[in-house]
Amino acid sequence: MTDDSPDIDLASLSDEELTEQMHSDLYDGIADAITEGTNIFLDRGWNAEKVLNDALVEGMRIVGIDFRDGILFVPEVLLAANAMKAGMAILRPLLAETGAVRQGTVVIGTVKGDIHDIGKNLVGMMLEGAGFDVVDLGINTDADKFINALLEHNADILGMSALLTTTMPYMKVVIEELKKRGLRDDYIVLVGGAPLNEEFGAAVGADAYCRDAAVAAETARALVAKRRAAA
Ligand code: B1M
Repeated sequence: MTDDSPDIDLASLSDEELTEQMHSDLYDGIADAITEGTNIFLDRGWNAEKVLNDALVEGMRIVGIDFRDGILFVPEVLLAANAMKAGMAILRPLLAETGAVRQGTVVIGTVKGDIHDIGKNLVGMMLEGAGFDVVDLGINTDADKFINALLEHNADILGMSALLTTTMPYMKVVIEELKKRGLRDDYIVLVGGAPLNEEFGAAVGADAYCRDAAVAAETARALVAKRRAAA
Protein backbone atom coordinates (compact mmCIF):
# COMPACT_ATOMS: atom_id res chain seq x y z
CA MET A 1 0.00 0.00 0.00
CA THR A 2 3.00 2.32 -0.40
CA ASP A 3 2.10 5.67 -1.94
CA ASP A 4 4.81 7.12 -4.18
CA SER A 5 2.66 9.90 -5.60
CA PRO A 6 3.64 13.54 -5.00
CA ASP A 7 1.97 15.54 -2.23
CA ILE A 8 -1.76 14.96 -2.26
CA ASP A 9 -4.11 17.79 -1.36
CA LEU A 10 -5.97 15.91 1.39
CA ALA A 11 -8.61 18.61 1.72
CA SER A 12 -9.69 18.08 -1.88
CA LEU A 13 -10.53 14.39 -1.33
CA SER A 14 -14.04 13.11 -0.70
CA ASP A 15 -14.74 11.52 2.70
CA GLU A 16 -14.32 8.06 1.21
CA GLU A 17 -11.08 8.94 -0.58
CA LEU A 18 -9.69 10.64 2.51
CA THR A 19 -10.52 7.59 4.64
CA GLU A 20 -8.61 5.38 2.17
CA GLN A 21 -5.74 7.86 2.08
CA MET A 22 -5.58 7.89 5.90
CA HIS A 23 -5.30 4.08 5.89
CA SER A 24 -2.49 4.38 3.37
CA ASP A 25 -0.71 7.15 5.33
CA LEU A 26 -1.04 5.17 8.55
CA TYR A 27 0.41 2.14 6.79
CA ASP A 28 3.32 4.29 5.61
CA GLY A 29 3.71 5.85 9.06
CA ILE A 30 3.30 9.46 7.88
CA ALA A 31 2.33 11.19 11.11
CA ASP A 32 1.96 14.68 9.58
CA ALA A 33 -0.58 13.41 7.07
CA ILE A 34 -2.51 11.64 9.83
CA THR A 35 -2.60 14.87 11.84
CA GLU A 36 -3.83 16.79 8.80
CA GLY A 37 -6.42 14.18 7.81
CA THR A 38 -7.77 13.96 11.37
CA ASN A 39 -8.22 17.74 11.49
CA ILE A 40 -9.92 17.77 8.07
CA PHE A 41 -12.48 15.18 9.18
CA LEU A 42 -13.19 17.13 12.37
CA ASP A 43 -13.61 20.34 10.33
CA ARG A 44 -16.09 18.47 8.14
CA GLY A 45 -18.18 17.73 11.23
CA TRP A 46 -17.22 14.10 11.83
CA ASN A 47 -17.35 13.25 15.50
CA ALA A 48 -14.18 12.07 17.23
CA GLU A 49 -15.37 8.47 17.60
CA LYS A 50 -16.08 8.15 13.89
CA VAL A 51 -12.65 9.52 12.94
CA LEU A 52 -11.07 7.17 15.46
CA ASN A 53 -12.89 4.05 14.29
CA ASP A 54 -13.15 4.58 10.53
CA ALA A 55 -9.81 6.25 9.81
CA LEU A 56 -7.39 5.21 12.57
CA VAL A 57 -8.47 1.88 14.11
CA GLU A 58 -9.40 0.43 10.73
CA GLY A 59 -6.03 1.59 9.33
CA MET A 60 -4.21 -0.13 12.17
CA ARG A 61 -6.23 -3.30 11.56
CA ILE A 62 -4.82 -3.40 8.01
CA VAL A 63 -1.30 -2.85 9.36
CA GLY A 64 -1.89 -5.77 11.76
CA ILE A 65 -2.76 -8.13 8.91
CA ASP A 66 0.42 -7.36 6.97
CA PHE A 67 2.49 -7.55 10.17
CA ARG A 68 1.05 -11.01 10.82
CA ASP A 69 1.76 -12.06 7.25
CA GLY A 70 5.39 -10.93 7.36
CA ILE A 71 4.90 -8.10 4.85
CA LEU A 72 5.55 -5.40 7.45
CA PHE A 73 8.19 -5.59 10.18
CA VAL A 74 8.65 -4.03 13.62
CA PRO A 75 10.27 -0.73 12.48
CA GLU A 76 7.47 -0.05 9.97
CA VAL A 77 4.78 -0.98 12.47
CA LEU A 78 6.40 1.34 15.02
CA LEU A 79 6.12 4.20 12.52
CA ALA A 80 2.47 3.30 11.92
CA ALA A 81 1.90 3.27 15.70
CA ASN A 82 3.49 6.72 16.02
CA ALA A 83 1.27 8.05 13.23
CA MET A 84 -1.78 6.57 14.97
CA LYS A 85 -0.74 8.29 18.20
CA ALA A 86 -0.50 11.63 16.37
CA GLY A 87 -4.17 11.28 15.39
CA MET A 88 -5.17 10.08 18.85
CA ALA A 89 -3.51 13.12 20.47
CA ILE A 90 -5.92 15.37 18.54
CA LEU A 91 -8.96 13.27 19.41
CA ARG A 92 -8.13 12.77 23.07
CA PRO A 93 -9.52 16.08 24.45
CA LEU A 94 -12.65 15.69 22.32
CA LEU A 95 -13.33 12.19 23.62
CA ALA A 96 -12.75 13.36 27.20
CA GLU A 97 -14.92 16.47 27.08
CA THR A 98 -18.34 14.86 27.35
CA GLY A 99 -19.13 16.61 30.64
CA ALA A 100 -20.06 13.27 32.15
CA VAL A 101 -20.58 13.18 35.94
CA ARG A 102 -17.48 11.92 37.78
CA GLN A 103 -17.70 8.16 38.12
CA GLY A 104 -14.57 7.16 40.05
CA THR A 105 -10.94 6.29 39.43
CA VAL A 106 -9.44 3.66 37.14
CA VAL A 107 -5.86 2.42 37.34
CA ILE A 108 -4.90 1.03 33.94
CA GLY A 109 -1.78 -0.47 32.39
CA THR A 110 -0.37 -2.97 29.94
CA VAL A 111 0.88 -6.03 31.81
CA LYS A 112 4.46 -7.09 32.46
CA GLY A 113 6.43 -8.17 29.38
CA ASP A 114 4.12 -6.35 26.96
CA ILE A 115 4.85 -2.99 25.31
CA HIS A 116 1.68 -2.57 23.20
CA ASP A 117 -0.12 0.56 24.37
CA ILE A 118 -2.38 1.89 21.61
CA GLY A 119 -5.47 -0.07 22.65
CA LYS A 120 -4.85 0.63 26.33
CA ASN A 121 -4.50 4.35 25.55
CA LEU A 122 -7.80 4.30 23.66
CA VAL A 123 -9.50 2.60 26.58
CA GLY A 124 -8.09 5.29 28.88
CA MET A 125 -9.48 8.03 26.63
CA MET A 126 -12.94 6.48 26.47
CA LEU A 127 -12.96 6.02 30.25
CA GLU A 128 -12.08 9.69 30.67
CA GLY A 129 -14.94 10.52 28.33
CA ALA A 130 -17.25 8.39 30.45
CA GLY A 131 -16.33 10.44 33.54
CA PHE A 132 -13.52 8.44 35.14
CA ASP A 133 -10.22 9.77 36.42
CA VAL A 134 -7.62 7.58 34.77
CA VAL A 135 -4.24 6.74 36.26
CA ASP A 136 -2.25 5.27 33.38
CA LEU A 137 0.74 3.20 34.47
CA GLY A 138 1.97 2.70 30.90
CA ILE A 139 3.46 -0.54 29.61
CA ASN A 140 5.27 -3.51 31.18
CA THR A 141 3.45 -3.13 34.50
CA ASP A 142 4.02 -5.65 37.28
CA ALA A 143 1.67 -6.65 40.07
CA ASP A 144 3.33 -4.46 42.72
CA LYS A 145 3.03 -1.38 40.56
CA PHE A 146 -0.67 -2.07 39.84
CA ILE A 147 -1.48 -2.71 43.49
CA ASN A 148 0.50 0.25 44.84
CA ALA A 149 -1.31 2.57 42.42
CA LEU A 150 -4.74 1.15 43.36
CA LEU A 151 -4.02 1.88 47.02
CA GLU A 152 -2.38 5.26 46.43
CA HIS A 153 -5.22 6.59 44.29
CA ASN A 154 -8.04 4.95 46.24
CA ALA A 155 -9.18 3.53 42.91
CA ASP A 156 -12.45 1.80 42.05
CA ILE A 157 -11.30 -0.15 39.01
CA LEU A 158 -8.22 -2.01 37.83
CA GLY A 159 -7.93 -2.25 34.02
CA MET A 160 -5.32 -4.52 32.46
CA SER A 161 -4.38 -4.80 28.80
CA ALA A 162 -2.38 -7.53 27.01
CA LEU A 163 -1.77 -8.03 23.29
CA LEU A 164 0.40 -11.13 23.40
CA THR A 165 -0.65 -14.68 24.15
CA THR A 166 2.57 -14.93 26.18
CA THR A 167 1.73 -11.96 28.43
CA MET A 168 -2.00 -12.39 28.97
CA PRO A 169 -1.54 -15.05 31.70
CA TYR A 170 0.14 -12.35 33.82
CA MET A 171 -3.33 -10.93 34.49
CA LYS A 172 -3.99 -13.95 36.67
CA VAL A 173 -0.75 -13.28 38.58
CA VAL A 174 -1.99 -9.77 39.43
CA ILE A 175 -5.44 -10.98 40.47
CA GLU A 176 -3.93 -13.76 42.61
CA GLU A 177 -1.67 -11.19 44.28
CA LEU A 178 -4.72 -9.03 45.06
CA LYS A 179 -6.37 -12.08 46.61
CA LYS A 180 -3.25 -12.92 48.62
CA ARG A 181 -3.27 -9.42 50.11
CA GLY A 182 -7.00 -9.60 50.89
CA LEU A 183 -7.75 -6.79 48.42
CA ARG A 184 -9.51 -8.55 45.54
CA ASP A 185 -13.04 -7.56 46.54
CA ASP A 186 -12.09 -3.91 46.93
CA TYR A 187 -11.80 -3.41 43.18
CA ILE A 188 -13.64 -4.08 39.95
CA VAL A 189 -11.18 -5.80 37.61
CA LEU A 190 -11.60 -5.33 33.84
CA VAL A 191 -9.38 -7.00 31.27
CA GLY A 192 -8.99 -6.55 27.52
CA GLY A 193 -6.73 -6.94 24.49
CA ALA A 194 -6.93 -8.63 21.10
CA PRO A 195 -6.04 -12.22 22.13
CA LEU A 196 -8.48 -12.33 25.11
CA ASN A 197 -12.09 -13.45 25.25
CA GLU A 198 -14.93 -13.80 27.78
CA GLU A 199 -13.81 -17.26 28.76
CA PHE A 200 -10.28 -16.11 29.52
CA GLY A 201 -11.58 -13.16 31.56
CA ALA A 202 -13.67 -15.53 33.68
CA ALA A 203 -10.82 -18.03 34.01
CA VAL A 204 -8.39 -15.47 35.44
CA GLY A 205 -11.03 -14.16 37.86
CA ALA A 206 -11.73 -10.74 36.29
CA ASP A 207 -15.14 -9.10 36.73
CA ALA A 208 -15.42 -8.56 32.99
CA TYR A 209 -13.64 -8.94 29.68
CA CYS A 210 -14.09 -5.88 27.44
CA ARG A 211 -13.99 -6.37 23.68
CA ASP A 212 -13.13 -2.76 22.87
CA ALA A 213 -12.75 0.69 24.37
CA ALA A 214 -16.43 1.60 24.10
CA VAL A 215 -17.43 -1.63 25.84
CA ALA A 216 -14.82 -0.95 28.54
CA ALA A 217 -16.35 2.47 29.25
CA GLU A 218 -19.92 1.09 29.33
CA THR A 219 -18.91 -1.85 31.51
CA ALA A 220 -16.99 0.37 33.93
CA ARG A 221 -20.00 2.64 34.40
CA ALA A 222 -22.43 -0.25 34.79
CA LEU A 223 -20.31 -2.14 37.33
CA VAL A 224 -19.56 0.98 39.41
CA ALA A 225 -23.28 1.83 39.51
CA LYS A 226 -24.12 -1.76 40.52
CA ARG A 227 -21.51 -1.74 43.27
CA ARG A 228 -22.71 1.62 44.64
CA ALA A 229 -26.33 0.46 44.58
CA ALA A 230 -25.38 -2.64 46.57
CA ALA A 231 -23.36 -0.68 49.18
CO1 B1M B 1 2.91 -6.34 18.05
N1 B1M B 1 2.00 -8.05 17.92
N2 B1M B 1 4.54 -7.26 18.58
N3 B1M B 1 3.73 -4.60 17.94
N4 B1M B 1 1.36 -5.73 17.21
C1 B1M B 1 0.56 -8.03 17.64
C2 B1M B 1 -0.24 -7.98 18.93
C3 B1M B 1 0.32 -9.35 16.82
C4 B1M B 1 -1.10 -9.94 16.91
C5 B1M B 1 0.76 -9.12 15.35
C6 B1M B 1 0.56 -10.33 14.48
O1 B1M B 1 1.36 -11.20 14.48
N5 B1M B 1 -0.53 -10.34 13.77
C7 B1M B 1 1.42 -10.29 17.47
C8 B1M B 1 0.97 -11.09 18.69
C9 B1M B 1 0.83 -12.56 18.40
C10 B1M B 1 0.39 -13.32 19.59
O2 B1M B 1 0.75 -13.11 20.71
N6 B1M B 1 -0.46 -14.28 19.33
C11 B1M B 1 2.49 -9.26 17.83
C12 B1M B 1 3.85 -9.59 18.07
C13 B1M B 1 4.25 -11.03 17.84
C14 B1M B 1 4.79 -8.62 18.48
C15 B1M B 1 6.28 -8.85 18.80
C16 B1M B 1 6.60 -10.11 19.61
C17 B1M B 1 7.03 -8.80 17.45
C18 B1M B 1 8.51 -9.05 17.52
O3 B1M B 1 9.23 -8.40 18.24
N7 B1M B 1 8.92 -9.99 16.75
C19 B1M B 1 6.61 -7.56 19.60
C20 B1M B 1 6.30 -7.76 21.10
C21 B1M B 1 6.92 -6.71 21.97
C22 B1M B 1 6.42 -6.83 23.41
O4 B1M B 1 5.33 -6.41 23.71
N8 B1M B 1 7.21 -7.43 24.28
C23 B1M B 1 5.64 -6.60 19.01
C24 B1M B 1 5.88 -5.22 18.88
C25 B1M B 1 5.01 -4.33 18.32
C26 B1M B 1 5.34 -2.86 18.03
C27 B1M B 1 6.26 -2.23 19.09
C28 B1M B 1 6.02 -2.77 16.69
C29 B1M B 1 3.92 -2.21 17.91
C30 B1M B 1 3.37 -1.66 19.25
C31 B1M B 1 3.46 -0.16 19.31
C32 B1M B 1 2.64 0.38 20.45
O5 B1M B 1 1.68 -0.19 20.92
N9 B1M B 1 3.05 1.53 20.90
C33 B1M B 1 3.06 -3.44 17.56
C34 B1M B 1 1.76 -3.36 17.00
C35 B1M B 1 1.28 -1.97 16.62
C36 B1M B 1 0.95 -4.50 16.80
C37 B1M B 1 -0.39 -4.60 16.04
C38 B1M B 1 -0.06 -4.53 14.55
C39 B1M B 1 -1.45 -3.59 16.35
C40 B1M B 1 -1.86 -3.48 17.82
C41 B1M B 1 -2.73 -2.27 17.96
O6 B1M B 1 -2.27 -1.20 18.36
N10 B1M B 1 -4.01 -2.41 17.54
C42 B1M B 1 -0.89 -6.05 16.50
C43 B1M B 1 -1.77 -6.74 15.48
C44 B1M B 1 -3.22 -6.83 15.93
O7 B1M B 1 -3.57 -6.62 17.08
N11 B1M B 1 -4.06 -7.21 15.02
C45 B1M B 1 0.34 -6.67 16.99
C46 B1M B 1 -4.97 -1.29 17.53
C47 B1M B 1 -5.68 -1.19 18.87
C48 B1M B 1 -6.72 -0.09 18.79
O8 B1M B 1 -6.34 -2.43 19.13
O9 B1M B 1 -4.70 -3.07 20.94
O10 B1M B 1 -6.51 -4.70 20.17
P1 B1M B 1 -6.07 -3.32 20.43
O11 B1M B 1 -7.05 -2.66 21.52
C49 B1M B 1 -8.46 -2.71 21.46
C50 B1M B 1 -9.08 -3.95 22.16
O12 B1M B 1 -8.23 -5.07 22.17
C51 B1M B 1 -9.47 -3.46 23.52
O13 B1M B 1 -9.84 -2.11 23.26
C52 B1M B 1 -8.92 -1.54 22.31
C53 B1M B 1 -9.57 -0.42 21.56
O14 B1M B 1 -10.83 -0.74 21.06
N12 B1M B 1 -8.50 -3.43 24.62
C54 B1M B 1 -8.92 -3.34 25.91
C55 B1M B 1 -7.16 -3.39 24.61
N13 B1M B 1 -6.69 -3.30 25.85
C56 B1M B 1 -7.74 -3.25 26.68
C57 B1M B 1 -7.79 -3.14 28.07
C58 B1M B 1 -9.04 -3.11 28.67
C59 B1M B 1 -10.21 -3.21 27.91
C60 B1M B 1 -10.17 -3.32 26.51
O15 B1M B 1 -9.02 -2.98 30.02
C61 B1M B 1 -10.11 -2.70 30.71
